[in-house]
Amino acid sequence: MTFRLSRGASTAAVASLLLLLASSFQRVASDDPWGETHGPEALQASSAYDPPWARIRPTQVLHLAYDLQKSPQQNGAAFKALAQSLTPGQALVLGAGTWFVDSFFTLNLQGTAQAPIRILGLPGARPVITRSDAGQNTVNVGSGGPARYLALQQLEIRGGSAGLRIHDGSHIWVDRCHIHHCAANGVTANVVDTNHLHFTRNRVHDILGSGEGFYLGGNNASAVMRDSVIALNRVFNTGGSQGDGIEIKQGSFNNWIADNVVHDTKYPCILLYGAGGNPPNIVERNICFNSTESVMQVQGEAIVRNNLLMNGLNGFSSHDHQGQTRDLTFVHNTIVNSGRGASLVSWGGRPGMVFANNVVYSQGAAVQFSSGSTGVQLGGNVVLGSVSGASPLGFVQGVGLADFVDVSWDAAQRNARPKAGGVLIGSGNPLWAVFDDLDRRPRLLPLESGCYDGP
Ligand SMILES: [Ca+2]
Ligand SMILES: [Ca+2]
Repeated sequence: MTFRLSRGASTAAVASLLLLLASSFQRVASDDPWGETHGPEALQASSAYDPPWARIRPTQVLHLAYDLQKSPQQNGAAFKALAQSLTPGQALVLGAGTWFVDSFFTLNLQGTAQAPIRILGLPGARPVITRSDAGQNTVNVGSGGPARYLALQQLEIRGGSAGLRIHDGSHIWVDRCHIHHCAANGVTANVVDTNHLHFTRNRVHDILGSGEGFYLGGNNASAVMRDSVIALNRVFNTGGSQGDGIEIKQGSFNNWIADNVVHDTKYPCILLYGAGGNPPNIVERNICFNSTESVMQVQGEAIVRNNLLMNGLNGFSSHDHQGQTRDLTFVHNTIVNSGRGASLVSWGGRPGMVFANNVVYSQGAAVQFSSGSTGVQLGGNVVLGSVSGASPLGFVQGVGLADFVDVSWDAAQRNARPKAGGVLIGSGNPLWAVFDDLDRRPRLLPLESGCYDGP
């Protein structure tokens, strides 16, 4: 198992966690078999990302073992039939093996908040759901009928057009799945409106076609995703014609994009449009690096804080896209990029714009306000490189990469903690303080700009 459960979790901690999950799973009738309340601290802390019904026990657990006497397609057909028959409260444990579902496969299952439906693999069992070609998505959810209160956990989904496509889905939890080598997209929810989707601790990689790891919400608000969580995922090697790591389209709102690690993408590691006048999206504590485009791009109507962005065409970019840039709070982020640091194209004169307590190091242009910075709240920023479109006097100049513990322009080294005694120590302006940092450590005074509290 190589799922990234949380940043900083040691191999031993992960192993003991999985052991705990495995042993607790086998004791289905004993205390708290579905909970993680006794798990390691890191996972407890992250449980805020899980749906409120995450710990409800199933009323019945079905086990489906792989039948070696049958073909992979026959096994897949048996899995499909059983999975599609699940009723509220049931959990289906899928055994190890490679299950080929070579027909159109959709899960239109309706659990309830009190009796969700689960399909899952045991830790270490590695059930693989796949198909022989990319003519269909490997797994659909809610195609031709609604899906509600459904969890897919610890499944490997390989190949297909999209690995997982959510249609009419709400209260869908995709947790610890490994989704990879898909011809079009990894995970999509872009055909109808969705809500309360929880994507947690998944590993999504090697995606071609338009190439998004996650493609959430439809183009130009044709479908809106709201009240959803994309957290603790690792997304990488997204390519094809676009290859965004996590893309959330115009009009999707009140979503929480947190604690993801996204790297080696063609288009931005995280690309977010606007909320369409609805409550903002929150983008925090993500680590993004290596993009042939902007490492992160956000149009507006968002709070973007405590992110580390390294090595792309731009570290961060923001401009009118499928809506206007407005109401964007960009605070306590660290950008280290040999190219442009922050390219802020459409910020001047827009309402609700804040650019404060950021650390932006570039070998050229650190911060560019292409349309000026009229009305933008500025303060506490430390830059290496030039500032244009705003008074450079409002920016503290850094010395060099030695201001950090250990970073490199190519993102091979990414320890962007401020070095003791360096220019970053005490650089933050309390007016825009965020009270914890990328590692969730409470910030101690003095306040440092950037995504990390001081040493
Ligand atoms: Ca895209
Ligand atoms: Ca501090």
